[in-house]
Amino acid sequence: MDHEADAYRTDLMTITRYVLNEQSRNPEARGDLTILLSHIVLGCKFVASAVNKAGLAKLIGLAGETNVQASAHWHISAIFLLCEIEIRSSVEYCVCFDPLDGSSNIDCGVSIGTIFGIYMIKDKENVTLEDVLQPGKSMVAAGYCMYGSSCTLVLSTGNGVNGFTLDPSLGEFILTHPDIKIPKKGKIYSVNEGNAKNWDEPTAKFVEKCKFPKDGSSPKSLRYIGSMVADVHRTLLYGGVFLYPADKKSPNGKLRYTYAYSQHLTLLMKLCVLYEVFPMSFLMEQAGGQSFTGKERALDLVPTKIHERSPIFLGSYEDVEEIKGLYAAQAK
Ligand code: AFP
Repeated sequence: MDHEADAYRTDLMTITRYVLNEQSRNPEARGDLTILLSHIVLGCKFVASAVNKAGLAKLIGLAGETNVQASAHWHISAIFLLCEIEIRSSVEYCVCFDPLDGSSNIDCGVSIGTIFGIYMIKDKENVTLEDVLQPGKSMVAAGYCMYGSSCTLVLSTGNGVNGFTLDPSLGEFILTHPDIKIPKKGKIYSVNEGNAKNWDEPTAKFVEKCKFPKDGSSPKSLRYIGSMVADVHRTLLYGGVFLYPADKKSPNGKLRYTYAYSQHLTLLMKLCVLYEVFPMSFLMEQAGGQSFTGKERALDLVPTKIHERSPIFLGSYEDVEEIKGLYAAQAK
């Protein structure tokens, strides 16, 4: 690679350019989604900067995890308030997000992330909680930003999945992972095995098959970070399956697909703070994978209340197909 030439490249596909290109493919679009996405991108840049600074401060004993979380929440809330004010008269979307998922990992420097999903509002003159209690398949866009050794934003506006890496010298997200497609089958499974004694039979059988395959194939490797953005990012790029199944202790699993929303943003934009299953399932399907709850396609779930949880199995098409087969056999 010619690094010097690379440093002076001017034909870069920034995330703004990409989103504008997507907008131009739809002649009806008025630019609201583009504006909204640009605010989310700005929010992610703020969080990336807060996380980096807090990490550094922590080393010298100045900051605690709560400061990082508060800072991230504050920055992203501020951006969304700004967004609301700017586009109040025309906004047609609501955004739901988990500003800092995996935050219990900050202390040890593990990757954490922001997850978001975007819905259209049914009646912009009368926004209600119903606007966020829509099935995942109604989302128009979803993504996550991972704050790790690099800062990567993965986005789908319903036309495939693309990954952008923050170039700190430009302060811009640059397209580095165009048209991400998850491998049809993977060599990795990702689960908190500490919960194994409480798993249901299909989950236990699947993990057993990963370790002791009977068809002559090699066992799968286990990788589990405990930070959903990082685990899903690896799954998306390398293939395999990420699971947070139901168990006897948590019959609905741990991960959430609906969200709390902040009371002070009552007008047109709901600030949703807990959000995991739907955006990741949307991205998986857009990348050619699948997402399953143990009973149904995850994006078909219809939330009835905030903070709802669901078991989740997502990843490579064939691996999830195998899990579906095990649940179907159990149901007979
Ligand atoms: P925190 O935000 O409390 O760290 O939770 C992270 C998370 O919601 C998700 O990112 C992980 O996949 C999952 O929890 C890990 O849960 P376990 O620690 O039970 O494995």
